[in-house]
Amino acid sequence: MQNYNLKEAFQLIKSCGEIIKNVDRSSINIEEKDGPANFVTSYDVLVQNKLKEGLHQLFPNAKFIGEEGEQEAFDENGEFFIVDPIDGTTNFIKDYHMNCISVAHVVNAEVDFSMIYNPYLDELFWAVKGEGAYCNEKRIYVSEQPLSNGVVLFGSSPYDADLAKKSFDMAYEYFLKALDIRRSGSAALDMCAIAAGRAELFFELMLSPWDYAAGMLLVHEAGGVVTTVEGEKPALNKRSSILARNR
Ligand code: LIP
Repeated sequence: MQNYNLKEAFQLIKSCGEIIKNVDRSSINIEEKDGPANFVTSYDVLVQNKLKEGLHQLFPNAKFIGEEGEQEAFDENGEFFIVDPIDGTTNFIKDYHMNCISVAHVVNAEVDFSMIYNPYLDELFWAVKGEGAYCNEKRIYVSEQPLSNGVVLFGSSPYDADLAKKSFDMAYEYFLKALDIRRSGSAALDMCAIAAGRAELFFELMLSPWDYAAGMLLVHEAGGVVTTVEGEKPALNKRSSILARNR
């Protein structure tokens, strides 16, 4: 097993979760980013800075790629953290408790350790390559249900309005084949649901690596599959579609 300092990494992500849970709503600063419905808050930046500092102490050789602000250049042979400080920022702004912190450790373009923390449910999803996937202390596995007895989660790619029609058409096609569909607003939490067997398939036509990198290892270690909607391996250095499912 990789002798990563998991215990301290877990304490770090949970302490960031406390910041999100104990938000002072009168002090949130909200700014618009590129594309419709694309926001960053002062809490996204606060949590990202705390993660960057804390992860650097635990993994001094690792570079840092976070959703907010300047990103270090990704290279195939480096050691990186790919981090989304608040995945589901629009939900966070609305105080709609479906957001999380997503952290992926990447070596030679492979995610080998990841953690996703939902502070509202105190659920820490984590995985180490070759060592399985867990929710807190419990080992998790993807469901064994066929699509006909499954629930499909999807993302509407709100930042890419040109993908909306195709996203909802695909969702409707899956709705006809499955029990029902769901739209949570957090791709990372959707991938946790697939890894924990709480749903059978998740798709979104355009996401950034910080939305899905941690979830990729989690779903894989839980026995599932993560590809692009074309069936390719999702990139870690550019935006991609995601299709995460049980086998
Ligand atoms: C969000 C994803 C969501 C997607 C949004 C956005 P963010 O991440 O979790 O699934 O639909 O477009 O990418 O921007 O809140 O970190």
